[in-house]
Amino acid sequence: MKAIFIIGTAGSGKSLLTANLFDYYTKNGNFVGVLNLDPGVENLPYTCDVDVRDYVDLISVMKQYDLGPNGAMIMASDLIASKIDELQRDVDNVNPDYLIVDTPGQIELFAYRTSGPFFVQNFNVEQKSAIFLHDGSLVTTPTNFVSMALLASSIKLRLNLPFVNVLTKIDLIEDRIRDILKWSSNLSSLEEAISKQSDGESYTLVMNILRSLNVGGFSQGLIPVSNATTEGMINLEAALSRILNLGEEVEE
Ligand SMILES: Nc1nc2c(ncn2[C@@H]2O[C@H](COP(=O)(O)OP(=O)(O)O)[C@@H](O)[C@H]2O)c(=O)[nH]1
Ligand SMILES: [Mg+2]
Repeated sequence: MKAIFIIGTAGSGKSLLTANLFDYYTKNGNFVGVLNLDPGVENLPYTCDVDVRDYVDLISVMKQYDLGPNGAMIMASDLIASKIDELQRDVDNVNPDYLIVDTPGQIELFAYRTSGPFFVQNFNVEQKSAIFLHDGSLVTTPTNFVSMALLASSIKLRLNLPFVNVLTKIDLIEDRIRDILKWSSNLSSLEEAISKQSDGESYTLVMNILRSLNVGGFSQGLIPVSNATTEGMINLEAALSRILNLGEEVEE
């Protein structure tokens, strides 16, 4: 079993990509399972095989600990780690070739508290990888692009998984897509775009971040995908396959 964790900011398209990946792999003859790790989600665009909501119920957490919705979401995300044995057992019972793991809506609850990294480290499968979703609708300027890349690097530090970087919602950003892909693959064009956009303190900060990030070196490139049209799924599958089927050879 190979696990693919779907990671990204709230609303970046994690759940919809989970549904699309499920369809894509299934149509290609693979046995695919889906694990939902978002305790707060109400409706999912897919049917999940294993669901954290069977073990962590947001409404009960609110009542039991006398919390409001925000506090309950933090508590519920923290409780994911305590249910790892149950989730592992349920997933092992399904035992798919590919397990797609949809993660909590708010990225910081999963990546920056202890529960998410604990789960990722201790969940037992043959291979693990992650897809980081750069929300295309938020990447409006070269500086926004760098700040999103900084976030991706920070999350990678927390989760310590091989990452595939995906740009989502490309159906909504047809006017910007060429620029964004150029920035992601060519450092000097990104530097030039930043110098046109910003000056003074923010210019110095962005350039310093950029030099330490090595944005031009996204290991598999930045893969443009639309969850609405499914454009780009072939390239995404190929990038995942390079990680999952060659294992450590392509891990950084
Ligand atoms: N047009 C378009 N909308 C998208 C795309 N991906 C997600 N969405 C929409 O963005 C919203 C958030 O998506 P969702 O998968 O729930 O994001 P999550 O919070 O990361 O799980 C939903 O209304 C989706 O229909 C995409 O590639 N194109
Ligand atoms: Mg979601």
